[in-house]
Amino acid sequence: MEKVTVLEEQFQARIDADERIEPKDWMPEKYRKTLIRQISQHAHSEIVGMLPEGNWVTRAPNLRRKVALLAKVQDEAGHGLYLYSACETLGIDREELLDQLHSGKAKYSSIFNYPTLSWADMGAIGWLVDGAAIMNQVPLCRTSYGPYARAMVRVCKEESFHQRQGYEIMLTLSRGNEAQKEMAQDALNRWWWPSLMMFGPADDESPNTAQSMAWRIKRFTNDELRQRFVDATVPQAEFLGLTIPDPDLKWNEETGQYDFGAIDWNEFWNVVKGNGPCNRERLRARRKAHDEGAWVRDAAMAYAEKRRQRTEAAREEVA
Ligand code: FAQ
Repeated sequence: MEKVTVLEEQFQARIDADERIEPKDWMPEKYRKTLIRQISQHAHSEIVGMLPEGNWVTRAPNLRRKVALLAKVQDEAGHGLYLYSACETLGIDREELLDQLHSGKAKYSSIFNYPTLSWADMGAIGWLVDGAAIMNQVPLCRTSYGPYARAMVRVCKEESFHQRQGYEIMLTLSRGNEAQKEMAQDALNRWWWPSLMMFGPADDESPNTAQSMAWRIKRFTNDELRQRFVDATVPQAEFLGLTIPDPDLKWNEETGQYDFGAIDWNEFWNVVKGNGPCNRERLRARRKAHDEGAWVRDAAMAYAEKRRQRTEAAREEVA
């Protein structure tokens, strides 16, 4: 058995007392590595998550929809930036994180490897994907690492706006003509199961959950959050008059929760391993955007260097 050091004991006592851990505090190496893994995967998900919706910005049905969608996609970029910054406080460089993404080494959420085939997908993503993201991220406002917890507060406020804009699109379509209702139902059919998969593998198949719960990096397990999501979302689907594509879905009087059908974990792992419908396309688009943005990064760095030189010269003059 591994020996627990005094430092580790003190660290765990701080976690148990619900104190926040800050960048300069002592922390076990594995805690630091777990956070880098989770926060960077989260950051990558936000950035890659811009792509499926970015696909529809030029085809939004009217100006109001276009403005809202543009704002949402820009918010996701902002979330990525706070999260990369939070991750950098753990002593890793942003370039290294991006290299991991672009080389295909880093994971990002499975959900963003599915295609967006119709305008209704913008509704389904906001409603279901942002809805799942909120369910997962509101508890992360109380995660034990300070910079991550603080980043989550603003992220969650914005995700909540995203969820509403998605639900409103679904509401409009489901109150529309037959073709519009069909579009909404088709989007729900395609996004429901991948949204449940977003929460990660079942608890007994999740290698990281036990330790992350003990360190209060995660405040709820994957299955607990998935169940909460199902319970919150079924009545919303009923209000829309849409059918959740799960014949086994039914209210359980005894547990006070919905029972739902089996998730296709083969599909999930296949997507996570890089073989989903859009994995290759997403990485290609990310790499292209990064290469084409090189001149912006160079210009920003040159400007920062010029300012530094000017400030230094001014200081020398005063001295
Ligand atoms: N996709 O042991 P666990 C968003 C991996 S943001 C891909 O259970 P953990 C906003 C996992 O990394 C969405 N991989 O892992 C938005 C691990 O691999 P590793 C992202 C997955 O970390 C909306 C392995 O499987 N949200 O949507 C997935 O304890 C709309 C074993 O799993 C976050 O990142 C998956 N779905 O729990 C943007 C939230 N699930 O690293 C645009 C923060 C699991 O050992 C449009 N993250 N894996 O090789 C978390 O809460 C956790 O990291 C979990 C996974 C719950 C995702």
